[in-house]
Amino acid sequence: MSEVIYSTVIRTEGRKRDKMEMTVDIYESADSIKDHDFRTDTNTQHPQQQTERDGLLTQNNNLTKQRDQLKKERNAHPKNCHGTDGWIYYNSSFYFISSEKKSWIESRSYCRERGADLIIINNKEEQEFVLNVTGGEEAWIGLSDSDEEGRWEWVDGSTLTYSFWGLREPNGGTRENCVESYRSGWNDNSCNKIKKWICERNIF
Ligand SMILES: [Ca+2]
Ligand SMILES: [Ca+2]
Ligand SMILES: [Ca+2]
Repeated sequence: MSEVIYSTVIRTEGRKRDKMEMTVDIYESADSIKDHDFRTDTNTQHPQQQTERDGLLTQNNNLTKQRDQLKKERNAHPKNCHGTDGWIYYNSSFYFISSEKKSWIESRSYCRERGADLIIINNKEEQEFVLNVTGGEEAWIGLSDSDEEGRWEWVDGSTLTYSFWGLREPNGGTRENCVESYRSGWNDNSCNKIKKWICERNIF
């Protein structure tokens, strides 16, 4: 009986000691954590973390540079990119719809002096866009047969694939070599007539 009690006491004592040792361990760990300077940690003990941090810093610097460059570019072209003087953006191009009127040649010069050219209408959507922005009013587009009668050519030298001629157009023969857009589609007209015009600048 006394042996049983004795061994129970020893076991209890042993558990107490274990507990105390664990407690001391915990306090010691806490102290070592408390005294540890984490600010130096990344510099001295975790080279991988330092590399990652340096990588992020470099990335951040690069992004800042890119942002500044974009800001600079945006400020360099306010005249051509923003709505203040009538340039509007649609589907990868900037367009200018004039309020003045000029001959076809002079209209084209106006566009070219601004890094653009008279509009090339590539598809039905662009034709509808033109009708929308002009409200169907007459405006020169970048199509003519001045070089060779009957061979319609866009200002970039490409030949006509999609066309939106109005009823009974083109009908002017050698007297009418320049094309305007109007309510019902396109019309060949005399290049010297003065009309509004549309410039296009493709951004790609
Ligand atoms: Ca176009
Ligand atoms: Ca003609
Ligand atoms: Ca005509």
